[in-house]
Amino acid sequence: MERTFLAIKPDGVQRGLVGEIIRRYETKGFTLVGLKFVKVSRELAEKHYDVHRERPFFAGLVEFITSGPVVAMVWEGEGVVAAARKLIGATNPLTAEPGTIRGDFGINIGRNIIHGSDAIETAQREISLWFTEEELVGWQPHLAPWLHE
Ligand code: YYY
Ligand code: MG
Repeated sequence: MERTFLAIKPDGVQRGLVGEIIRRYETKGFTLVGLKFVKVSRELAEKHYDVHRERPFFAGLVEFITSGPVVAMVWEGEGVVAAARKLIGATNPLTAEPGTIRGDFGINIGRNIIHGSDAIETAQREISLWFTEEELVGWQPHLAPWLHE
């Protein structure tokens, strides 16, 4: 079953959006299989954002993501990688569609509340970077027959 990695960034935590964000994925019908509250190390932040290492915003991004606690999550479900990104919305919250997390709650690209893996391979890489196998809990939600034909 497809899995994705999501992280509520320090601004999302500080602004009290943890419950609201988790609610959106739960009520959509995805299954939570991993969850932890972490103060991210510089090493983890730099590995996580490695593709952006040469970009001008890299240093500030690492500074920000390590500045306070983050809620790291793994969600499971059919098409969850692309669908989770759709629920997040565009990178810039100012232009993100209303109804999306960034569109509803953010203004600034450097404070865009949540991270979501951008592809299945990226998700696999990020899940193994943030979670050990033992920290992930596979389970069968009893809701399944009411979400799928
Ligand atoms: O995947 P997503 O988070 O939507 O955007 P990315 O292009 O991967 O950039 C990662 C992260 O970097 C973004 O969420 C905010 C930050 N960032 C920035 O501060 N300024 C930019 N011009 C582009 C990205
Ligand atoms: Mg990205």
